[in-house]
Amino acid sequence: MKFRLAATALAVATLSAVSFAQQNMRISISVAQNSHQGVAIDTFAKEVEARTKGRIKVQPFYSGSLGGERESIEAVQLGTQELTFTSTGPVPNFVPEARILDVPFLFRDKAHARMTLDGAIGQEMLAKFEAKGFKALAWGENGIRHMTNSKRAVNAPEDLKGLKMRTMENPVHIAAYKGFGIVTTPMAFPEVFTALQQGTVDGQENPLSVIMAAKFEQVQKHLSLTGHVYSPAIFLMNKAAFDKLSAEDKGHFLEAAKVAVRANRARVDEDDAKGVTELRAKGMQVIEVDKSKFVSALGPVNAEFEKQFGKANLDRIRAVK
Ligand code: EAX
Repeated sequence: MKFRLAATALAVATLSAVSFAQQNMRISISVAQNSHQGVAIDTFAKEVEARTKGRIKVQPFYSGSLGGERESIEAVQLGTQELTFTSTGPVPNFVPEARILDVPFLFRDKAHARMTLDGAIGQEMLAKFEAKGFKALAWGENGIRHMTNSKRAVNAPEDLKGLKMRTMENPVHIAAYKGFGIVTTPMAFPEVFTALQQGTVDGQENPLSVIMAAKFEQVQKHLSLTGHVYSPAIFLMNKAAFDKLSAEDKGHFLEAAKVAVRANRARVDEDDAKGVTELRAKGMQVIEVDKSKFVSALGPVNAEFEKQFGKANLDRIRAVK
């Protein structure tokens, strides 16, 4: 009798331990916690923990502490890290179909980009990540990219000629910026501040949210509001880790990502509303440029992009209203 009691007690203890075994996951970003991306992963982590009643805990890592965006995407693909929230900068190295989203001046504004990504085109694109070992949970937002540099005011495209600019590790951006006569240096984001500080590169390009989060005003004098590229972001999860979740928890992860993207986009809107005033107050010389000059300067490169991506595919995105 005693033995049976002991065995039962052990079984109950083991069961309760298993049922309360907390699953720990990691998610990373390359920018600081106090940012549009920090809001994204903090909201995601909070939502997952609440919706799974503490069964799954997602630990956030900021400022590239687990590596740059490309390294983090690789780690998620390998399964050594469950999740990352990243700009689409390095994504074409893993999912080439995503390159079309990086074409300069493709999106009219954030509203157009959000409608496209949340609609059929964007959802079709998310499905393409699965063959490469990812579950793409949702599109987020990095923002509209602008040019900064430490050398000179950039009023027109010709002012860009010869500037040594850090770019993301993105083939479309590199081709486009060469079209402006820029000397391009692809580099992981965590190295950018030091490269600007040491003058290894003259400038870089990023949304206001990133420029502010990274405190680039400390190492960059000139900001030109070129708005040359809309930079999506994306929640990526290791596909095997996602597939292992119960149907209920899969739903929780997808819902958590949706809530997180709402917070992420709201923070980008806040940053865009106050960014110019804030950066001017911190000493940056901010120039409103005539964007049409930059669009026409990219004429030859755009002809290339129409060939590479198909005019119909680009027009399908442009037609989203
Ligand atoms: O995702 O690499 C970049 O310039 C990105 O915009 C930055 O890491 C934020």
